[in-house]
Amino acid sequence: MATAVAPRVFKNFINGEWVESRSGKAYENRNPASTDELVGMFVSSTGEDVGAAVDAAAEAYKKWRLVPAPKRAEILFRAAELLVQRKEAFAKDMTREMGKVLDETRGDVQEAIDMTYYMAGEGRRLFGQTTPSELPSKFAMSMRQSIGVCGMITPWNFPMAIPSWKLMPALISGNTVVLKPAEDAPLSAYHLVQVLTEAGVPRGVVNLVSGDGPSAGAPLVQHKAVPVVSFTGSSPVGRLVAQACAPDFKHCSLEMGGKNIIIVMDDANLDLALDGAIWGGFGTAGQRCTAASRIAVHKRVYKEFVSRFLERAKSLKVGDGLDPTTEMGPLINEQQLNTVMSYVEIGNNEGAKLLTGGNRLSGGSCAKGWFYEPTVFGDCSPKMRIAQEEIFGPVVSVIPISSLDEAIEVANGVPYGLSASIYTRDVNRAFQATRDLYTGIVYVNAPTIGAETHLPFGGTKQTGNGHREAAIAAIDFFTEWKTVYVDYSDKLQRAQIDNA
Ligand code: UN1
Repeated sequence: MATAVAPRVFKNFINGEWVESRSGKAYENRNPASTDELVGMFVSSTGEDVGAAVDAAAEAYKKWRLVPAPKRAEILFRAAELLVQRKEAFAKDMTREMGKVLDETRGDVQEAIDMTYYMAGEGRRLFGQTTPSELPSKFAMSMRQSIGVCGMITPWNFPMAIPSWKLMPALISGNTVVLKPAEDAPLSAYHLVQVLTEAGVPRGVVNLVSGDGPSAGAPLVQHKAVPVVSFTGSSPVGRLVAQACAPDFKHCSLEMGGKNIIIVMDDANLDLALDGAIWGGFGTAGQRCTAASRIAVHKRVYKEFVSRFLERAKSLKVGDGLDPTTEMGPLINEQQLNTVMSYVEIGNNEGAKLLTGGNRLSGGSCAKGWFYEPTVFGDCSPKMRIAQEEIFGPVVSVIPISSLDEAIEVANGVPYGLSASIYTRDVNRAFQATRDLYTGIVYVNAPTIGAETHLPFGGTKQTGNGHREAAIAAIDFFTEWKTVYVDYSDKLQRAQIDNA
């Protein structure tokens, strides 16, 4: 496609330098709200590029692991300060490259700021345990140790926040990194890496390779010198990542899909629940792993809730996220639009009631992008595909329920387990739901989105593989425990035997 301005080509960042890809090829990153706007050209990396980045990270690791953690923390702290200064510019670029509205892209940069400050603080903690030994004159403690080169593959929907969730804990723990950001939104990752570099991260400690999954992601995951892999994306790709990690027993953290639910009980504050359902269902055009794509509503309030929900959904202003009056941006690309359209057809065919939406928006300000109407299906049964599978678009399935027990059964009856929410004014119901919802995150009187960086993030079942991001949980993933015993008795002491 012809462009008005000469496209800027973003290169790989390897061993402290911006370098071409060995492929000599580049691909376009276009604005999903206006596809004739070229955001930039990004190089298409190959296994050779990845190999060079891993070599640089492995070399840099020798020194970086020995830098005292409080010193590493100072660099992260400076990076956080730079992010604060550039927040507005980074948010605008992010909206241009992946479409979500400015308020949300500001939030995304803020999440990276929060994570960076938080992990900088960890530099003076990284606590282990000291504990009495069972034997006299013997000292026992555990301490964390860094692991090595971490390979990271990150998605386009939180293109700065999620790379920061992985980079900051890995770096503060003394690891080095090769990051492969999503093909659809690499610019935000570039900004993050640039900031880290300006803040003083030494050469080779953070490397970035752009490109697609098969050509750049797969060689990173398979590389023998990469003992740690952290991936956020779809469950099918996550399965491939896990399989690639298995032969070498790599540490592998997977953050994948969701089919999150908001439960609205008959005693809920309906105004509050409506606000939550709109934000949870249509924020980021439903393209969040935490999106509320199911709403289970008690039969006693079903009619009122649904009619008010439709009114709100219909009035959402869809358009370019850079326009401050826009409430919902586009889908990321044509493929995602096709996926959403095919799920709407599936919903219609399986007998769900299409209450609003169901069409691509292509008139007026939506003419040049991948826009879709906020869409609501009513009277869904919990086993319908639209109520079971992750759609990743502005499509909400409303399911009538008649008790809390039934709501919890519906909530837990999907293959995913990221986030769940309940609206009720009854403290007993709130705590019962908190206990029985089998998800990684539960909200009471708040929607399914809104995770904070100092608490563990992740989910059960096909959402994850038992690890958590953010908080201390992330440090647990990016370090290995080392248990240290120091015997100062000057004689052989046999544990479990001499103290029997
Ligand atoms: C994601 O959807 O991939 O809680 C991450 C939230 C955000 C993070 C979402 N803080 O929705």
